Order: sequence, then structure tokens, then C-alpha cells
Amino acid sequence: MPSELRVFWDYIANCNRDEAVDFADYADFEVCVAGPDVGVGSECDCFDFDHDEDSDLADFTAFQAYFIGN
Ligand SMILES: [Ca+2]
Ligand SMILES: [Ca+2]
Repeated sequence: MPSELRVFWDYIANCNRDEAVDFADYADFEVCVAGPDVGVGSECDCFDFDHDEDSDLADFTAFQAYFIGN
């Protein structure tokens, strides 16, 4: 895998970039989730998986796909 792609892949849902999508990321997601069409700050961009400028249940569904626990 090219290194640029690897960096991108590592960043998906792993917003604290600690090599795992885990409860630490979930805690950060909880702070960011505000519901549909409620804008979020740039610190929450990592959790706006569908790029519609909010963090809602649709984004949580995507987050679950990457979550490994621990
Ligand atoms: Ca993480
Ligand atoms: Ca979103």
C-alpha cells in the first residue's frame, strides 16, 4: 500500500491517530455528535464521514464500521 494511502487509511475514524479506532475515539465522537444539520467545528471534521458538515447517526453508522473496541 502506498504510504500516502496508508496515512489516509490510518486517519479514518482514528481521530487521535493512536493506531486504533477504540473507546478513546468514541469518547471524542460523543463530544462532536450534535444531530442532523447541526454544524460542527473543524475539530470534529474527522467524524463527519459523509462530509455534510454535521456529526449525526449516519456518521455513527460509519464510525461503527471502523470501531475495533478495546
Ligand atoms: Ca484512536
Ligand atoms: Ca455528517
